[in-house]
Amino acid sequence: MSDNANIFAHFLAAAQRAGPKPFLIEGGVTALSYADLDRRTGQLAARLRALGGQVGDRIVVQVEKSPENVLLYLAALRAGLVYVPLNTAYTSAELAYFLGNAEPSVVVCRPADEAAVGGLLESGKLVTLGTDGTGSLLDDLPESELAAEQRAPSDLAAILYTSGTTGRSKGAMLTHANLLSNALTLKDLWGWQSHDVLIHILPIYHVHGLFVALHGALLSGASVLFHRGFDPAAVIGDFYRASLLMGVPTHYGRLTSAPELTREACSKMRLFISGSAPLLAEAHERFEEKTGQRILERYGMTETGMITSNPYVGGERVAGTVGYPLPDVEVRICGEGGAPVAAGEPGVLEVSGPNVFAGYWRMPEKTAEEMRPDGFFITGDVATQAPDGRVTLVGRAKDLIIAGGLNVYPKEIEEAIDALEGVEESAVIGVPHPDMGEGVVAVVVADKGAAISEEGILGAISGQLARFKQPRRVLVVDALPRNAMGKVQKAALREQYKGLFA
Ligand code: MLC
Ligand code: AMP
Repeated sequence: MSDNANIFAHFLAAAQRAGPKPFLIEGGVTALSYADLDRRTGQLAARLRALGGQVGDRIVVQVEKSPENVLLYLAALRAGLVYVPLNTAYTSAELAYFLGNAEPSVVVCRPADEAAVGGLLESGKLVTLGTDGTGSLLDDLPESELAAEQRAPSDLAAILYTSGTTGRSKGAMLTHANLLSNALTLKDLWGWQSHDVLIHILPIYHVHGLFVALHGALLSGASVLFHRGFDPAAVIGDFYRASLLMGVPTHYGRLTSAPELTREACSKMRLFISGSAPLLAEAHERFEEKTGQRILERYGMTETGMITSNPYVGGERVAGTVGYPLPDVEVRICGEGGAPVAAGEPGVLEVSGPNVFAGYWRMPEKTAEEMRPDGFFITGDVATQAPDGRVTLVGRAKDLIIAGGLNVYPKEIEEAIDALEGVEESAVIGVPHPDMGEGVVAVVVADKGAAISEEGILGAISGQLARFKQPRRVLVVDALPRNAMGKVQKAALREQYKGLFA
């Protein structure tokens, strides 16, 4: 194994061992082989340098999933740039904030967005990347390759934006050591082998699809069946030539409903992994009934990578639990002040280890709010821990909705709605949704005498907020329920509207 802390050097070493075998396969055709990884990333890294990307500079990327997008990520690591991927659903209003905050020297956007993104950019070079190997990023690729650079463990590899319960999105700074430690741990824990074949169905702008899924394959020299979207029948159709799948509970729910899902169809698969949102015990059981396979549920976060996992071997995968802390990761369950709660009692899960991020980009005060002096990060997830160490998530101390594996922070939606004319106040909640796990609902009170409507509110915020954050329903009411202290009782609203999407 390379002694270079650049995680890319470890991928390259595995690629050299893998030889001519495919890395990315799309529609049965090799889109990228391990043998080509060095040259292709070397050229692209040289291109990024020529565009002005120096070591430590940020590269902001908002493009569709494609093999070239994977190469771009790897080239950025190779060149020592800090990779900043953005959800393709973000609107230009959201993008403007990220560009201002990250101050990138290179920005890569979809060809169709070039003019709009160009208008937002104060500095830095803008290039495009299309879905079919087109785009100005790939023009003028130099013949010479940039060598895989030496990195220190604490050097930044990526910044991933994550919203907060207050204020604007924060950029979680992840170092090469953060990414590498988590990837090596998971490689061993989940038994990754070079003959594994991963079905990749996740977006590659979040921890799950970009790091957990791709790093596992890259470190092991395994092949990846690359799906750009999620079509349950197509995914099941790949099971016979694959061994692993990673997804969010919405994926598993849709797979379970597909008529093609049978025990026979899954017989070649060795592991189904779920995370990013709670997998209901019933969903776990329904999947097992149809396939004979027990999903392995794990738990993680942008700021920390993976924290706990149910066992792959040597223990039971218990539905409704997220398993045990990873080997080099320590967790404790604490009360609000940070003191550990009594054994077995619920409290906020705090975590420390080589996986824990280096802080929020240019927001030391936010970092300080969420880190204990001894280096434990406060996740905001409420959990219990059994005497044998097994963790069960039982709630959230943070006001957060998770829809289809994507985080929605009610505060951000409430601020957008409250700013509209005719709105006095709003409360945004998540209620059970059969497909997405939770569905976003806004409960809104009008200013005295003002006429507001569901359609009017949805229309007014549609240009500001990414589609997945927009409420599925807006309910106009006379008043919000409040407790004696005047605080809005969201729990009462969640109870009242729990059947809205039933
Ligand atoms: C799509 N829509 C969503 C949505 N995804 N709305 C709410 N929440 C979501 N997650 C919108 C679409 O814009 C569309 O709106 C409508 O819902 C129906 O879309 P669809 O075609 O059914 O959705 P689809 O494209 O199939 O996407 C669903 C999905 C996708 C589950 C495949 O959301 C997805 O890939 N989720 C995974 C997210 C992820 O990678 N999370 C990991 C975060 S990392 P309309 O009105 O236009 O029709 C993390 C750490 C960790 O959390 O531990 O892993
Ligand atoms: P993100 O900030 O987008 O990385 O989302 C992280 C959050 O997703 C965590 O803090 C949890 O609330 C949630 N999460 C991740 N995995 C699981 C899981 N297996 N079960 C329940 N919630 C999860």
